[in-house]
Amino acid sequence: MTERIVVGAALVDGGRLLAARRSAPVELAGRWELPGGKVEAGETPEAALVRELREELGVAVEPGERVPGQWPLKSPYVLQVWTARLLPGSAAPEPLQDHDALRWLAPAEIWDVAWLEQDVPAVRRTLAQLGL
Ligand code: 9L3
Ligand code: MG
Repeated sequence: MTERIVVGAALVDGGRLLAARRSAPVELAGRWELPGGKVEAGETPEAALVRELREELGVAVEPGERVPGQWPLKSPYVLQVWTARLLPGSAAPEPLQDHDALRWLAPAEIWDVAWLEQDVPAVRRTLAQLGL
């Protein structure tokens, strides 16, 4: 089956990485992720990232660079990660749908939260990429 891409955002502000705690679906609730979601037909991953962060967190972001690699999710989905920054004048992120908490994690705090298993290697690679 053809792979389908889920984009995750490594949203960084002031040297801190945003982590979002899922509230849905039940099997993922309570675990932390790089926020994002499924790329729709005809959409670029970068456009999906901008759309998902607007829908889920109410923010306006600019995608940066792709973090090399991709990580398997439930077939046929794979997770790809892009760095991102808040655009000047963006609202601050708030958990609007699918999340019930957000944290801006300093480098020393990154592993204090229970990341989704599939996000762990993606977060590790992201930190290397960002030099955090
Ligand atoms: N997923 C895993 N890690 C992530 C994201 C954004 C998504 N960082 C998984 C959870 C769901 C699927 O991908 O099973 C689709 O994500 P969403 O559209 O429910 O956010
Ligand atoms: Mg999502």
